[in-house]
Amino acid sequence: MLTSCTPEDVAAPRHSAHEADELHTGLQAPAAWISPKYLYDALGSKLFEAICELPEYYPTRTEASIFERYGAEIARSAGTGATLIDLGAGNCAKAAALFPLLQPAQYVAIDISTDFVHDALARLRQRFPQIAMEALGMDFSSSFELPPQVNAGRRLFFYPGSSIGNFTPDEAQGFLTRLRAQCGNDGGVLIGIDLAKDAATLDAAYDDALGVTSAFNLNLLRHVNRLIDADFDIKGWQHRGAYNAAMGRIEMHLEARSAQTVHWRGGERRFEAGERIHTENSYKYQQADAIGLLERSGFEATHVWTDPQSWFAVIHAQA
Ligand code: AVJ
Repeated sequence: MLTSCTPEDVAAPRHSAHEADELHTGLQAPAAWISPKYLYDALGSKLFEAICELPEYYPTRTEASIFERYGAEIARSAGTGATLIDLGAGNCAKAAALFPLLQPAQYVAIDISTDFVHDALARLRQRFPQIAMEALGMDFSSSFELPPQVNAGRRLFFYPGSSIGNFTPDEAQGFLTRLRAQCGNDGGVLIGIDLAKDAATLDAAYDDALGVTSAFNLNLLRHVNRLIDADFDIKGWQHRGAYNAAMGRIEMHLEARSAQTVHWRGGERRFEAGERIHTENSYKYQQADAIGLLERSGFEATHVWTDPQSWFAVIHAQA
């Protein structure tokens, strides 16, 4: 499902029947879950921006340092003049920082939070009048087809920030295989992937001292309350974010502080004290496994750049 981003979209609920079904299924499951995409309403997107400023949250800063240090090399590998398609563009800042080097002919910013990306593009159009820009509100996680507003030129997908980590490795391979199919025979992807590291660093990044990640996680319940008329009491829940070494992933959960019953349009559920709702996985990869994932998805990993601690990898992979 895909819509062009106009201010009207902000008020109009899109694909709400599917969302309601998905939320209902997850809330009724023996081990309750809510998809991480519901973290990103307008406030959630702002809270994520704040997370990126935290001293504990190393991924954004580390990735930015790689782009800064190797920008020229990255542009040589990825080429200029492409249609740059930003998957999960958010405030578009990461892509915009690369515009002077990548010099895209067109910039297509895709995000689930349409109002957020719309505001960001309005500002960017003034700074870079020579680049054609398009904002698309869509959930590209399950399937996507690019609309006619996307130019026919060579496609460079931009998937930074280790967003790929939200998928299980199998789902990630499915996603990258679909992405590969959208690349033609001359396109590619510039992807940022968080690498495995010590548990203490990971735990701190997902359970910060200020409690911003806690607010980000809890805000998902406010979003769900609005979407399906649920009555989650935010104060009855607690953020949990920690590395699960056996699974190679960070897990975020919301834990009930006391026994309670939650109602929503078409359902209800009792949660015992301490019972959890799983809200996010964030997989951490070994560099070789990240390359293997891209190659199994039909890409050729052309070039890998990392920081001195090997905490994060930026990979250019070609069709
Ligand atoms: C945007 C999915 C890459 O997994 O690090 C940040 C989201 N969750 N803190 C991540 C997130 C908690 C982030 N991604």
